Amino acid sequence: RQEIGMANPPVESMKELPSGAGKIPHINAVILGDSLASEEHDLVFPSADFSREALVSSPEQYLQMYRRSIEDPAGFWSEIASQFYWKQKWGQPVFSQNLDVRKGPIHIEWFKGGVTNICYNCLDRNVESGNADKVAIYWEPNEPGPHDSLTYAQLLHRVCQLANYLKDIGVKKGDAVVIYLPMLMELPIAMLACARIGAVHSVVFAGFSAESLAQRIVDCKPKVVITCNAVKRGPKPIHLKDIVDTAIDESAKSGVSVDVCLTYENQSALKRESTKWREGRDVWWQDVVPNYPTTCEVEWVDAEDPLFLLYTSGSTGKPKGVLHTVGGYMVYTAITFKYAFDYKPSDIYWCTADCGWITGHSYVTYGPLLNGATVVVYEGAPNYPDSGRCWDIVDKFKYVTRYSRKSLRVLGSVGEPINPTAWRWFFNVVGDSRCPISDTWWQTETGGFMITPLPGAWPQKPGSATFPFFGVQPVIVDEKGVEIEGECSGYLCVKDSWPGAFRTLYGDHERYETTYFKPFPGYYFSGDGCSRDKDGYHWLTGRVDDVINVSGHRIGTAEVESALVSHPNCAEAAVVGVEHEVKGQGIYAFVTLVEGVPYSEELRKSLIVTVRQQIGAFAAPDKIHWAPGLPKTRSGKIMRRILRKIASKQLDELGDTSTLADPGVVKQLIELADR
Ligand code: 6R9
Repeated sequence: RQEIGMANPPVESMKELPSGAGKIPHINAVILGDSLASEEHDLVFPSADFSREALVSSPEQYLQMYRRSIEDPAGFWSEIASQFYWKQKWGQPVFSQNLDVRKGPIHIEWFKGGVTNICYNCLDRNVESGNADKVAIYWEPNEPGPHDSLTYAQLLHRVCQLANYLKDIGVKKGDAVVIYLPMLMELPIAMLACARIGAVHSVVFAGFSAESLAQRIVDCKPKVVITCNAVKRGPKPIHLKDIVDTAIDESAKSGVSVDVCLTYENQSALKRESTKWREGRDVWWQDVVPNYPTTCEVEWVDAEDPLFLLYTSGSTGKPKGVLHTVGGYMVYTAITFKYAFDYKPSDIYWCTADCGWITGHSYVTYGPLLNGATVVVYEGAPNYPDSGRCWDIVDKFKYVTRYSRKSLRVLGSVGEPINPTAWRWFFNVVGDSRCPISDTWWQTETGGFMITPLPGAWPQKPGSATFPFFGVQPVIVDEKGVEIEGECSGYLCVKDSWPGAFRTLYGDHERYETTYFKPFPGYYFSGDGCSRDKDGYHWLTGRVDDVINVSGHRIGTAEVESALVSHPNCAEAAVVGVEHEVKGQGIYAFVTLVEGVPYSEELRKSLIVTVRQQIGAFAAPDKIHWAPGLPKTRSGKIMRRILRKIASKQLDELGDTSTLADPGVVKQLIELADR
C-alpha cells in the first residue's frame, strides 16, 4: 500500500468514479486502499519505479480510459485507429453490431469502408518512420549457436519477394493459402506476404497430423500450401513435407486439389536430396522466391475483408474456422500488445507461443510488428538441450551472463488458469520478485487480450487475470443468463462487441450463432466460468464443462487443482467430475508428484487434507489417481475429455488420442487406476 501511494496520486473524490458503466465498482476499493482483503489474497504491488514509467500508471488513469472506451466506443477506437495508415478513412458508423439472436442474425463490423493493409502497417509504415534499420526479428535456431536477424527493411524485402511470387502463380485477393511451417522466420514472412496481397492465410500448427491438416485443407480449399521439408525440435528431425504429401493426397479424395506446394529447404534438418518430391506440384522456396523483386504493391482492402482463418477445436465435432478481418484485428492486437506489456520501443520482446496458435498470430507477428517492436522467434523446444534454454535465450539477446534474467521487465501468461503456486514461482524465481505478470485471459475467438493486468496500474493477486481491457465489458451470468453483479461466480460472457472479435465461423455462420450467442441471448458466451471477488478482480475457473457440482456446491476444477499443487510434493494436478450416488458429482484428481517422491497412503491423505484446508471439506477429492504424466495436446492443454473417461472407467470410449503430445501416458494412467 505504501508503494501504490507513492506511485499514484491520491484520488480526488469517490464520486468521480464510475458506478454504472463498465460495472467495475469494486475497483474503488483498490484505489482507496481501504478494504482489500489481503488476508484472503496477498496483493502484489508494482514497484514505484515501474509504475512511474508505465503507460498506465494508476488505477485512476485506467478507469478514466476504461470509462471513455465504454461510454464513447466510436470516439475511443477511432482515436486509436487513427495511429495507423488508412488509404481511405472508415465511414459512419464506426461500428455496427447485433449480438442478440432474438433481434436477427449476429453481425459485427468495425471501421467498415476504411481501406488499409495490415502488412503495410507492420512493415512499410515502420520503415518509413525511421525504423528501417531496427531489428524486427531475431531468430534463434533449435541448436544453440549463431542466430539470425532481419531488420524492418530486410523483412519488408523478403515479404515482398514472396508476395510477388504468390501473385505470379495466381493467388488473388480473397484466396486461401495454407501455411504449415514451424517457427522459422519464413512463417511470419508467409503470413505477412498473404496479408500484403489480400490473401487469407490459414496457419496450421506444424505439430498437427496429416489427417488434421487434410481436414483444414478440405475446409478452406487453398491453391497453395507453404511448408518446409523438415524441422528439428530437440534432437530429432520431423519430416513435415511427408506429412503434407499425405494430407494433400487425402484432400484429393474429397475433391480438393492443391496446385502448388512451396517448400522451404530447412537445411539444418534435412537436405533437399533426401526430400520426397512431386514434380509439377512441388517448388523449392529458395529456387524461386529470391528471384522476385523486393518491392511489391500493396493490395488495399476493406477493414472488413478477411485476414485469416484459424481452426480451433470445439467441444465436439470438426474444428471451427475462426475468421478474423483486417481492420478491427489490426487495431485491437496492436493496442492490447502495447498496454498489457507496457511496451517500450527499446524492449526486446519474446513470446514463446508458436504462430500455429492465436497467441503466435496476435502476439508474435501482428501486435508487436504493428508497434515496431523487436521480436524473438525461436525454432526449438523450451527444454532443449536442457531446461535452462529459455533463460539462455533471454540473456543472449541482452548479452548478459548466463541465466541472470536481469533484462526481464514484464512476464506474461496465457492459455489456462495459472494457479497461485505457479504464479508465485514465476514471479519470485523467474522474475526475481521484480517483474509484474500479465496473466491475459482471451481466446482464439476474441483476437486479443480481454481481461488482463496493465502491469503498472494496480496491485495484482496471484492467479487473477484482474480487470477488463479497454472497450471490453465482461459480464457474469447465472444459468438463466441473468447478469449477476458484485461478488459472484457464473458464466463469463461479454456484452457488446470489441474490434478484435471474430466475425464468423468460416462457412458456418449458423454454428457461430449457436455456439457463442444462443446459450445466453444478448451476449457473447466464452465457454468459461469466472468469479469476481469483492474488489472486482476476475478469477477464471476454467471451461464450464470443467465445473463440478458436488452436493450443490459448484467447484471449479482449477480451484481444486490449485489447492493440490500448493502441496510441496505435488507437481501437477488435473481434476474431473465423476458421477457420484450421493453427491451428484464426485471429485476425481489426477496427481503428478514432484520427481523422486514415492506414492504413499500417507501422501494421499495429506493431499486431501490440503484441499479440505484450502477450499473446504466439500471440495475434498474422492479419489487421487497417481499420474506419472497427464494427457496433453501439443499446445500443452490437458485433455480432460480423456481423463473423464478414465475416471469413469469408460475405457472403450477414450476417443481420438492421436492429437496427444504423448499418447503413451494414457496406457500408464489406466495401469495405475487402482494403486
Ligand atoms: C489465448 C488462448 C482459450 C481458452 C479460454 C480459457 C483458457 C486462456 C487464460 C485461460 C485462464 C487465462 N484461457 N487464457 N484461462 N486464464 N489467462 O489460449 O486461446 O487456445 O482459443 O484457448 O483458454 O479456457 O476459453 P485458445
